Amino acid sequence: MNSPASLRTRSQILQQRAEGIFPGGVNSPVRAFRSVGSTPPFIESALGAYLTDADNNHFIDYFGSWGPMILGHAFPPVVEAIQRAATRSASFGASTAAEADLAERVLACYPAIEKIRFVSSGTEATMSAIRLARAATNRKLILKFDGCYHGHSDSLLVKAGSGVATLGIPGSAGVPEEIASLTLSVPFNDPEAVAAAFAAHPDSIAAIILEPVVGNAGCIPPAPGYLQMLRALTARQGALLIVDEVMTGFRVALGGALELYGLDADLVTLGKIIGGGLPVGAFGGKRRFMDLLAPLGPVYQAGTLSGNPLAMAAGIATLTYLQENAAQIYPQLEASAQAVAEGVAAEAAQAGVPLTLNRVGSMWTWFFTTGPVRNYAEASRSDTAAFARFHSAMMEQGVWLPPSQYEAMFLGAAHGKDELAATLAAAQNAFQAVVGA
Ligand code: KE4
Repeated sequence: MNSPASLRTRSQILQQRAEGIFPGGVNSPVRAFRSVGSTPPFIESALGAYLTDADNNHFIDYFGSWGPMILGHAFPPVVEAIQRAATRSASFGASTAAEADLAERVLACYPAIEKIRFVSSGTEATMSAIRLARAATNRKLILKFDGCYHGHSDSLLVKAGSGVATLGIPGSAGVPEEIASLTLSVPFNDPEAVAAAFAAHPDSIAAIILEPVVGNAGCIPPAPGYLQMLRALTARQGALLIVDEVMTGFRVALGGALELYGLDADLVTLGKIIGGGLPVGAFGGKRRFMDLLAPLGPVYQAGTLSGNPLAMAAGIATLTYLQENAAQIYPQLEASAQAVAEGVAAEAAQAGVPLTLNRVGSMWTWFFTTGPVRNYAEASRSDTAAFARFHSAMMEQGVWLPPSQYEAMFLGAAHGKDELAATLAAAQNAFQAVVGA
């Protein structure tokens, strides 16, 4: 058992220090544990499936740095690759072979990507992709989906998910109405809503951007045929289809959602896993669009640390291991995620706690509501107070879930039978805390 939240003294001291320096004491809002109402532990180290905090509490990790740590923490080939790269300097600001080495590994898994550019975050990737789409089509409007989150660029902070949904705010202050008005947002999994948006704005929508499996409203899979409908609709309408695989890329399959659903895309954005835990984002797609980018074309995009050699090394080590062991890893992730996700859902049923499980591969969410959960509006019906009680009870038993109902959970290759058994046992107790409140 871990020390109760009230006794996490060193983390509390560190939190107080941090709050004097960082807004909310964090460098990214969801880390603040605001929606689950407790003080976040400060992490000192992590190994495999486990996190260790400043009070020497150990936690089974079910957010994996929000997706990247699919091979587990401090995975030796990744650590060694970063160490080797670091001895040759951390950054050059010039071209290296490593960039093409990583890019070729990405392209080998993504036939839709003919050319690619690395950036340093998913936000940069999606921000650049929509700029490219607007230039390619000479159109201004972007269509996204309620509850989907594509990073924090102005155009995409409209009805966004993740931290925006967690904090219950409609968008963000500081985004001028003139910019927000160029972004349309409709419910996910609603074909009529998308068709109506195009009918209302003929020849004006530059692109649809979507999470192919929503992770930032909690996990919401696409309805059968929905993705293919979007591909056909955008092709007919002369708009680009931008598939944001920052979270799903190399997660739901080696080739991401494009492989899993047999989908083509004009542009794809990536991040998280391709950096192996270091800052890497990427956007890529059809050559005719990508060659519009400077220095070839008129669309400007740049980045001091794009293609950073340490990040490339971590990404190469991660993708190499995934590609060489895909036949074992992805079935293992599927089996482990199914066991723990369905096992906990069964414990909820046993305890009489309303819960809906949505899962695709090793990403899932337990929504504290009766189902179905097919879009953000239905996800929003969740009992976030019950989720918060469950989250805190799991934390005190050494199981660290993402501190928000509106996030996806992940497990990695280091999660074994012991971790799954401990999680189920903790959940049985935690549901008593939910019911007993
Ligand atoms: P970053 O700028 O955070 O690297 O990526 C933005 C982004 C873009 N697209 C998708 C589908 C994403 O999930 C994200 C970022 N995901 C969140 C977690 N749901 C990052 C965690 C955080 O904001 O701290």
